Amino acid sequence: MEKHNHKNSKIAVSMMCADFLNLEQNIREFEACGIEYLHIDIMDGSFVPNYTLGVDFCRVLKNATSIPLDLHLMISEPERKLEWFASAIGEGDCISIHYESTAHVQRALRKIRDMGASPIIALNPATPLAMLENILDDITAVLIMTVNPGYAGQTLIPSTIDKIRKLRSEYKTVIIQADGNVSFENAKIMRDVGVNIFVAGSSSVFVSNDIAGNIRKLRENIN
Ligand code: S6P
Ligand code: MG
Repeated sequence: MEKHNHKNSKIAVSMMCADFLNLEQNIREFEACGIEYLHIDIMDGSFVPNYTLGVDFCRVLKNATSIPLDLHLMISEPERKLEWFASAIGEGDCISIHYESTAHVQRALRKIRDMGASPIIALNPATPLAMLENILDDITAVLIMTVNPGYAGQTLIPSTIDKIRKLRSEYKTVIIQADGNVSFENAKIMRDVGVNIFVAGSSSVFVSNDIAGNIRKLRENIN
């Protein structure tokens, strides 16, 4: 199996799973635990069948912490709405857009770069990897959805593990992010096939009230 460097494994905490009544407490705990990203799911009820967080929420987090933001846009035609987020992001933040929802992918990725953020392309579980060869120079990472986007608390689709393994063997240096049912056990499997950034929500970081303990356990499994 392809060996790859786990030293730089990172955790992006899924904020839709956070405790909204104790958000500040959660954030301070993430800071103390050295969390690398706050993953913010933006849904529009069109591309995915749900609504979640929005621009104002991103801005609140931006002003509350120096942990970089990782915006995951699950919205139709993101290229028409990217500027909405301009006041909420900056250097070091990431924005991922879905290949399936974007007609002019390079143009949208360029827009994200021009806004000062790092562009990431997100792929649904059923989307093949072939399209990546045309946009490798335009992205900083690939987000592989390990569930169909829309909800937290879903079960990993097994074929996505083979997909990540294939991606890692074809592109040795690409940064791979995985999102969906990153449990402690699944994280280990994902690490072994080449994932670098783990989106962690109800399956790990928030699986119990011991957030620091859960983060510690997750780190053990991805390093
Ligand atoms: C799903 C969304 C994800 C979830 C995350 C939750 O549409 O993109 O980022 O928030 O998967 O984690 P879990 O452990 O409940 O799957
Ligand atoms: Mg997400």
